[in-house]
Amino acid sequence: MIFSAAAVPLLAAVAAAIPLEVYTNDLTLTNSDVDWSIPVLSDEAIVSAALDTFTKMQNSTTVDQCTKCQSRLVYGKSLAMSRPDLIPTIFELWCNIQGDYSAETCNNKFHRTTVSNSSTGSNFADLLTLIDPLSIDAEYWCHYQVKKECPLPETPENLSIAYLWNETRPAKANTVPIPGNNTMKVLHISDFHLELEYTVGAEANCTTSMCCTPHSITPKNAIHSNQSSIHDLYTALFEGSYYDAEGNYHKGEQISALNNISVPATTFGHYECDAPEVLINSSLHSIADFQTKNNISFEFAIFTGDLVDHDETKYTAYEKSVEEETMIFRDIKNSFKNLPIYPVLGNHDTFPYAQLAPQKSGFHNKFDWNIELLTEMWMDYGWIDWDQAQFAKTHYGAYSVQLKSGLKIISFNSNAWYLSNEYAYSNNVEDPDYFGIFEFIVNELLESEAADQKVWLNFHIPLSNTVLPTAAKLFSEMVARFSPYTITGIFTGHTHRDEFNILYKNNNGTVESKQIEDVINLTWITQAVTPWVENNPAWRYYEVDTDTFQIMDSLNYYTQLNETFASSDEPVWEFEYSARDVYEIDWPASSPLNATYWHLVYEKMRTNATTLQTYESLSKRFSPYVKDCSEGDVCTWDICYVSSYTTEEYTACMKANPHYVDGTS
Ligand SMILES: *[C@@H]1O[C@H](CO)[C@@H](O)[C@H](O)[C@H]1NC(C)=O
Ligand SMILES: *[C@@H]1O[C@H](CO)[C@@H](O)[C@H](O)[C@H]1NC(C)=O
Ligand SMILES: *[C@@H]1O[C@H](CO)[C@@H](O)[C@H](O)[C@H]1NC(C)=O
Ligand SMILES: *[C@@H]1O[C@H](CO)[C@@H](O)[C@H](O)[C@H]1NC(C)=O
Ligand SMILES: *[C@@H]1O[C@H](CO)[C@@H](O)[C@H](O)[C@H]1NC(C)=O
Ligand SMILES: *[C@@H]1O[C@H](CO)[C@@H](O)[C@H](O)[C@H]1NC(C)=O
Ligand SMILES: *[C@@H]1O[C@H](CO)[C@@H](O)[C@H](O)[C@H]1NC(C)=O
Ligand SMILES: *[C@@H]1O[C@H](CO)[C@@H](O)[C@H](O)[C@H]1NC(C)=O
Ligand SMILES: *[C@@H]1O[C@H](CO)[C@@H](O)[C@H](O)[C@H]1NC(C)=O
Ligand SMILES: *[C@@H]1O[C@H](CO)[C@@H](O)[C@H](O)[C@H]1NC(C)=O
Ligand SMILES: *[C@@H]1O[C@H](CO)[C@@H](O)[C@H](O)[C@H]1NC(C)=O
Ligand SMILES: CC(=O)N[C@H]1CO[C@H](CO)[C@@H](O)[C@@H]1O
Repeated sequence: MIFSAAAVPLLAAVAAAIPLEVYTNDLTLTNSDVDWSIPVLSDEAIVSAALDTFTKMQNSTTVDQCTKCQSRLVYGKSLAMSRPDLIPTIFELWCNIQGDYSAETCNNKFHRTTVSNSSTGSNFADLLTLIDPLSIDAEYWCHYQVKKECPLPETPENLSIAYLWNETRPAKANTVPIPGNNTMKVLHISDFHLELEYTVGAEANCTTSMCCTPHSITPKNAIHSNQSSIHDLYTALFEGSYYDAEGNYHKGEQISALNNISVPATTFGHYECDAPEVLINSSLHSIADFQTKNNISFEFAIFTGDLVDHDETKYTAYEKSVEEETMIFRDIKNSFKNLPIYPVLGNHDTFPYAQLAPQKSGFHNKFDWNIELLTEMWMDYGWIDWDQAQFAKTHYGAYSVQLKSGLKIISFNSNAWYLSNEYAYSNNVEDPDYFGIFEFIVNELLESEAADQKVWLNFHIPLSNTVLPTAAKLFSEMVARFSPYTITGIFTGHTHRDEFNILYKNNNGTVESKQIEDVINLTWITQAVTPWVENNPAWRYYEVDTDTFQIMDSLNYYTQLNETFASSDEPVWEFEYSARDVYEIDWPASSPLNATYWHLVYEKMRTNATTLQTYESLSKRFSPYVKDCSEGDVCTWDICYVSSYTTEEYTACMKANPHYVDGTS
């Protein structure tokens, strides 16, 4: 990494001035009376000198906010090299002084990581040692991590990972695969988000972000004056309900609803809460029962990540994270027995939240324990073999599996590029494959292309608008290179909504740039089991062509969670929809539901209000919180979302359609 201070003279001057100022403020020392092994300034003096300098910088009227943010990084970097331990304190205090965020958010972002608080200040200190504070990487950080202090940089035109393939694209790479006549069934599950602190009877409509726990105490609503009318609506208060190892449901003791609760958390979960274990097991058993009842079996399952709850940072302890991660895999194994599962890790499947350091950075050992724990579990359960587990340990949980059917599955950890991962900002332009993940995927793809194999890519966070725009660009470059011949499926979760993203050639956001002949490929984004936030729990399976591994149909199942609130029965899981039927598109039965099909769905969403409403209803699985799309433009952002692949494309689409209302945040 080049520390190109000369590029910006003003900043260089600031940087040069600071250490001098710190060390000359209150010291007049001669060489002879200094013991150089002892720090010359107290920690307090260093902290206060830093804050003083930040205040002076902030008071400057001659530089813009972006320069101020970068100057703080310059200062922070010089200090982080020798005293990384002071960085969290300084930046948390500064965050509070600056006042753009609540004290709690400042704590989450900048407080030192402890075993009890999943705050990321220690990871930020690591980042400072890695980042070039005068680079575009720092501009990304100042845009996404501190209230857009820098404008979003334009993704460099020449940013590319084409050097990873380098050779001319073989003619066969343009061949569109034609499905055969046989299909197999593959299960897709995602986003369980177990809440170990889920408490029957706790407040389910609270003012904090996560309800149904002993600490979510303040109701959003005034307490209803007639408590018994509320209690009548929520009678399913069976504490200690569970499924045994054979999958039989045991209903717990009914408790009476507490007073001072506006909506009590019921047995199987609530819309503002992550999943109690009994809901997760209900979903898993519904899948096992579905196979038995219909006398079918899934070939295998893909699980696209997220095990740990969304509770506030101060309640997301290390131990709770580990327990939630391991409990869910145990429950999956117990329900599915010998069904092979190919899992990936999500942004919640790490500690502290969303952090993952590149192997090259020297900080990766902070995360080894997690990757080792989970990949060894996958190996013990027989999902991946010893070699794959060894590979996964040095590749953030990534592995590739060659199935007997001929399909290759490549699973990788897209948290590397997530906007909340401090380390994502360390070198994303200078060394575009800083994590080494693209190299792994591309090598696998090249090998498969040469051997005429089809490949599925599985990961958690769609590589679109919640990752760094640079990663989205590189990913779309790679997908275009290996479509349509080699990549025949891209599967993710993360958003908890049932969605999709289409990749077009030269998409500038306008309708004209999204023509049917410009379609390249598509990412499937699947539903979640957790009801958080305001969704019904759901899962799906695909009918997959056994020759080309293209998706012929997606069959979706869900449970209407509110039906369990006053019931003493288990949730009822029912058929939700078939992706081939629900949109009433004229599409030959022999053609796969490829990106061209989804382009026609997009066209219909754009031109037919009924179809837009159908999409919105499915995205939340008919929960009581589905938006009424006829009320203004509340659903129009969906049209941009499905027809964009990168951050720029989504932004350009919203700009090209000024009356659309952004619903992503
Ligand atoms: C910064 O500006 C504030 C408000 O104008 C002032 O009170 C403070 O003394 C200034 N601080 C420094 C270090 O210049
Ligand atoms: C991309 O362009 C920038 C600015 O024009 C240049 O500094 C950089 O070296 C280029 N990078 C590559 C990999 O060509
Ligand atoms: C890639 O292509 C460039 C020329 O475009 C060549 O100089 C380089 O040696 C090639 N690298 C590999 C690994 O083939
Ligand atoms: C599928 O079945 C049709 C009609 O039975 C036949 O013409 C076609 O060759 C079959 N395709 C494959 C790939 O087997
Ligand atoms: C939760 O509180 C909000 C705000 O007061 C209210 O609009 C909503 O109806 C409540 N939800 C339930 C399920 O009672
Ligand atoms: C309170 O609600 C209960 C149950 O819904 C109802 O039977 C009772 O009449 C209500 N009491 C008042 C005072 O409204
Ligand atoms: C955890 O964070 C909360 C604020 O969000 C803070 O009050 C508490 O002191 C922190 N605990 C530790 C051990 O850092
Ligand atoms: C976007 O692309 C379309 C079709 O390629 C072209 O007609 C149009 O002029 C472009 N618009 C802008 C704003 O670049
Ligand atoms: C909109 O789509 C629905 C469902 O496919 C269809 O019944 C209806 O005729 C369409 N409306 C228009 C105006 O095309
Ligand atoms: C999708 O399938 C249809 C029909 O088989 C084909 O014409 C089209 O080219 C395919 N689209 C893509 C993007 O491969
Ligand atoms: C559950 O929600 C759905 C969707 O809003 C609604 O149709 C249904 O009546 C609700 N059921 C109960 C028991 O409230
Ligand atoms: C996920 C997805 O749509 N993949 C498609 C990529 O492109 C090829 C060719 O169109 C399709 O076969 C895949 O289905």
